Amino acid sequence: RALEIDLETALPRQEFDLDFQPIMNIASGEIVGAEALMRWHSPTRGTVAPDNFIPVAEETGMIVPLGEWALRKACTAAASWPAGLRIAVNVSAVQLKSGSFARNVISALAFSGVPAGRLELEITETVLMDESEAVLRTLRQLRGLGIRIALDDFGTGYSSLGYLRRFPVDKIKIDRSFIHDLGNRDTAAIVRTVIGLGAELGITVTAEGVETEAQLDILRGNGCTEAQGYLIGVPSNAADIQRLLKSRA
Ligand code: G
Ligand code: G
Ligand code: G
Ligand code: MN
Ligand code: NA
Repeated sequence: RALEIDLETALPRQEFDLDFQPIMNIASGEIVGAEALMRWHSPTRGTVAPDNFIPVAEETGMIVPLGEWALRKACTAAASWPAGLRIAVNVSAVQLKSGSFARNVISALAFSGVPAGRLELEITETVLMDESEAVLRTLRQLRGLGIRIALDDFGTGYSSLGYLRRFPVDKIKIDRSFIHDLGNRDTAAIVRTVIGLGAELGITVTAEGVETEAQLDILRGNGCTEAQGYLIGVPSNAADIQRLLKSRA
């Protein structure tokens, strides 16, 4: 059976879930929030990774209700975290262009009672490649509410620097492929440059995929703001992340 058919019934059948991965402030060592990562527990396919179903959900439009569900679920989880901890939610380009996106975000915040300043929306460069006025307006509106916008997978797309100039962005997330390759001199130079760029622009820089103390040391030495990765914490379910956040925040 086609994946898209199973995907359509998965939401009413409550087959989706969110894991949460902690994000640490490198200078203080404190956990400052967590990123919600979607999981599909299919009765016939087992657990399907988002890379395998998000593109299909985008094609069918299913990402719109699915993304709305994720926003609510993530904000509801964050409502029981220690005050001030941030919740980061991935947002697809299709969602942003749907027209109902800003309304859905505001509704999720109101429903959960989480203040806008605790919500971070992670978008990829593909969102920005379509420079429609509508997308810009939506991003500005959300930012005006106090929501932070993070540019996800930074460095893997096309013409990243131009987007930083044109779009309202609060955070850059350096793609984990760069962190994995930090031992390479050229890669290390690129990462240092991105960290410096963030500092100059007043943008938070988060390193993704941090797996070793050696990587964390290099990032700390270069003034990187935040780290996320298996070293800090693996993605875990809502109950486990709540316990971790309460003990380490
Ligand atoms: O506790 P654990 O061994 O899982 O720690 C993994 C990483 O998390 C450490 O290498 C360090 O970077 C960070 N870390 C360790 N202890 C603390 C702590 O008490 N608070 C916070 N915020 N981070 C910690
Ligand atoms: O958890 P995992 O490493 O498999 O996630 C892979 C990628 O899937 C993430 O980097 C992110 O881009 C995407 N992803 C995860 N959760 C969501 C979600 O709720 N919405 C969207 N649009 N993408 C997600
Ligand atoms: O939003 P994004 O696609 O970047 O989501 C992060 C993805 O990377 C998640 O699917 C998560 O499971 C994965 N991930 C998180 N931490 C690490 C890590 O330290 N190493 C590797 N290889 N993958 C990670
Ligand atoms: Mn992300
Ligand atoms: Na990423």
